[in-house]
Amino acid sequence: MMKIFTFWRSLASFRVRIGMNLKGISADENFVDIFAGKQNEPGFKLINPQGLLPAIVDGQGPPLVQSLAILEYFDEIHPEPPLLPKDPRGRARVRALAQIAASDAHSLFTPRVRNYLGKNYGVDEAGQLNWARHWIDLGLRAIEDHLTSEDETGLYCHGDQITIADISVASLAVGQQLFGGTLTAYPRLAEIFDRCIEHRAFATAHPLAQPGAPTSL
Ligand SMILES: N[C@@H](CCC(=O)N[C@@H](CS)C(=O)NCC(=O)O)C(=O)O
Repeated sequence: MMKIFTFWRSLASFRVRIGMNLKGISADENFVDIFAGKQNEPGFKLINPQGLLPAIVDGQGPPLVQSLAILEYFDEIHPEPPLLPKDPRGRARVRALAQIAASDAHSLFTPRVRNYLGKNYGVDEAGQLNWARHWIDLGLRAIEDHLTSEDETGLYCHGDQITIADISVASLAVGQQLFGGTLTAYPRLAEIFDRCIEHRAFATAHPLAQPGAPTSL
């Protein structure tokens, strides 16, 4: 049985859970508390030397890491429903939207970045929250501008099918909510996010629907 190393609050794990739900892939869940620093323990570093969630262990080779790489792997081994469009230009657009959210924005406010600011630059919790909100807002703004100005946007980020872009954008939108923000400044993105989150694959993968999560924000 495939194993996923995950944690309720991990947005990167949320992305992978959505992909698994869409593809009908199941895995045993192993929880790694990233607030308690468990990701930095030697045992987990043997699985992911970066000390980051998620990781997938399926016994076929080295563990799989990096949510976008894992999602594309799932898409290749379980092609239905496809998570990328067929045309190269469309694929590039979808991957770009996904990377704005999952790489450029998300990477700047993970616990290790916030902890580093606190420890080495004396940034208090309020400052760390502002920091996170700043990078989330910049990511959401850029995505909203793409979505509103490009004809490829449909019911979802790219046409009328769910893609890796929707999965990544949903994770950033949930990040915004977890950090106390709203999506009102990003109406097109909010409309697409609402459509996604109504989908069972997204709803059941939501951080607050996971074991160990608080019952409300
Ligand atoms: N680019 C990576 C990001 C992985 C990542 O930053 N994971 C976070 C949780 S969402 C983590 O494990 N953080 C631990 C830490 O910051 O110490 C991906 O998409 O998989």
